[in-house]
Amino acid sequence: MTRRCLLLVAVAAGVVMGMAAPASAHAILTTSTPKPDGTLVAGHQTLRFDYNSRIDHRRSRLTLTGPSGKPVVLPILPASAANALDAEADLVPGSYTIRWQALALDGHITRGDVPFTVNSGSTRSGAPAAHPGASASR
Ligand SMILES: [Cu+2]
Repeated sequence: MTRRCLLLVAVAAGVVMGMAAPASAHAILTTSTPKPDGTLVAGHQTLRFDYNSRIDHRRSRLTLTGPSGKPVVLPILPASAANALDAEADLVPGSYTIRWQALALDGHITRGDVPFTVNSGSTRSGAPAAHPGASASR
């Protein structure tokens, strides 16, 4: 009887301690530029990833994989906000994925992928539209 009571106390204590852990302090991505499955215009762009908590910039990471297929680790800008990771990249048109890894102050690492597309952005300065009838006779 006594043993069973101790066991129950131990289980209850474990449950309480587990619930008391700051699970909500994990870094969760709240907004980003680009957004998941979003688009950016080609050129020099600032990428930004915002989280719900402060993160350790030095032990967090942004890895960009573009059309070449070769992953590149982007330097985190020192001016990034306490709850954000900012980086700059020169982007050419194509398909990209950013893999982010964030270390929250509770010591937990979270990760995620943000796929996005880069467009040329020069929709007006592309090939001039042919005049109707210009290639009619041949
Ligand atoms: Cu955590």
